[in-house]
Amino acid sequence: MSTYTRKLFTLMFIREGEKILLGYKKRGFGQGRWNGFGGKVEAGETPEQAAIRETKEEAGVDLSVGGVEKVGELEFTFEGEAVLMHVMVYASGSYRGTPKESEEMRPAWFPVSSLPFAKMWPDDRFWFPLLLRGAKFRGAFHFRGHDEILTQKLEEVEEF
Ligand code: 6OG
Repeated sequence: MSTYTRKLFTLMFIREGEKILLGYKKRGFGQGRWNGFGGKVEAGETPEQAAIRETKEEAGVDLSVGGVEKVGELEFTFEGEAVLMHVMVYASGSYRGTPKESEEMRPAWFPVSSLPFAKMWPDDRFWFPLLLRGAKFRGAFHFRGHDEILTQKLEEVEEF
């Protein structure tokens, strides 16, 4: 059995009717892929605070008023790496401001019926259907490199 160093991350999805806001990651981990907004939870902040802060930094959008909801928990491990990425997934249905490009992300709205899965992390196509129908979920994905999923678990949960 291997022991992982667990690190907390956030991932935020903003939904407006039949559209969802994604960001094109311009640099760093996941570069070249569309994803929600997020990053590491810093010392002294809750995951929810981190999710709101990262969305402001990366997409210029303020979620501190409307409320955000935790909808998922995902665990990612990578063959040969000792870090387990523990990602808290959030959804928000209201925001203030106009999404704008940052150094890290280029935001764009996508119809929920035609998401760019070929240019997203490969795990997304499994749990996005749950996210889109408003379900809550827990999942774990073990990768070889960044393109191949070796093992996966996914379950719907009632609440967190
Ligand atoms: P920064 O390095 O940007 O934080 N993340 C993933 N998101 C998806 N959809 N699938 C994955 O499959 C992911 N692994 C990590 C969590 C990294 C951001 O990338 C997300 C964070 O929002 C492996 O600070």
